Amino acid sequence: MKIVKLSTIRADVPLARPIRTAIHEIRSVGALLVAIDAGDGLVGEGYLFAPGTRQLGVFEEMVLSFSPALIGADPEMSEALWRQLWGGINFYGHKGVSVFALSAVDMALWDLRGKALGRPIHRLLGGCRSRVPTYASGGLWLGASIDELVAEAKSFVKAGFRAMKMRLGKPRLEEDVARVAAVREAIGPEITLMADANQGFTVEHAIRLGRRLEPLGLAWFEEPVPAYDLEGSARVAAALDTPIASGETEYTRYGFRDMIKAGAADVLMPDLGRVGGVSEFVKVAHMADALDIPVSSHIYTEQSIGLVAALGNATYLEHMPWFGSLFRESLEMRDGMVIVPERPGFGFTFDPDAVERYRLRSP
Ligand code: SMN
Ligand code: MG
Repeated sequence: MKIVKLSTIRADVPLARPIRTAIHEIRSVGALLVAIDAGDGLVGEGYLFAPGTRQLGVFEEMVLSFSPALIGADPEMSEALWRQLWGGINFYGHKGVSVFALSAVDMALWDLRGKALGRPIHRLLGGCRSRVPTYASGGLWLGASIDELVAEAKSFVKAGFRAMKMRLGKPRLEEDVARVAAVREAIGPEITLMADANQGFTVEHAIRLGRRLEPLGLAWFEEPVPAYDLEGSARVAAALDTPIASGETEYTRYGFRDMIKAGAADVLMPDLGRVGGVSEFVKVAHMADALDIPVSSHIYTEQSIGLVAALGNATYLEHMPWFGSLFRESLEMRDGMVIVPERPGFGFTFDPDAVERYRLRSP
């Protein structure tokens, strides 16, 4: 098998309603779609998420710059290709845009391998479960009023979710406490609740707020402080009983190694599009497993199912509905769990009509 083509499409996927976190204001979600073609109809697909479309061209140029290394190469030698591309991006940096681009290529190579062999990702890796616990993440945003939070939390339970995540980051600490209390009250003690501060707090504020939230039984308190502040995150983690989750802003096994060394988080959340693809997600999860640290996926819902299904220490799949309409296949959920598809590769393929609809036409 040989790679014959690498192609990209910039897309803009509309959101039903704009969303707000401590650091994001998102009206539509950008995606750079990446396809690696091995001929005979075999195509591996990956994509990169961006909170908007303005910088998609930056992702795109970096991905396409890998063409000379990829065209003509054996796609099943994905570890060799990862290392070759890693060497090639040294000058541009082993974090940031270059690692995003590497991630997208690695995703597409794993999808391609699964399709070539007719096996889903979790079986390529060695399966652990055929259903994965998931939590609703596409709601409970910072812009919602308490009444809206309560209604939305109840609607998630009604839709079958057994876990959900809300956002933190109001200027007044009391307001965040009241919002979490209202959601906990609305869903009762049996439903799992997580909260995400999107790096919005100082260490002192995070500890004070975290202490007030302890009785409300959060499964985790996510990104309490700026992601670069590993030592600060470690101080929060040491001060609270509630587990600290973090990692969506971190790159590669080296970034996660440093997080672990610092004691920055109790739950690691690699992001498939940022960590370095499937290959690197697996390495991070195995490193964490050696220390009995759980991992949970970050966005990339459809493409992360196979990973959460295969990795013994993976606990939750983040359910973010943003990109569902891009794919031909739909996610299947039962009893609050996502059914792991047995379709080859990721088991989700770009729907050509949706791609046409969302394709960005302007340069
Ligand atoms: C998140 C990530 C990206 C965009 C919006 C919100 C959030 C999450 O941090 O963990 O889902
Ligand atoms: Mg988060």
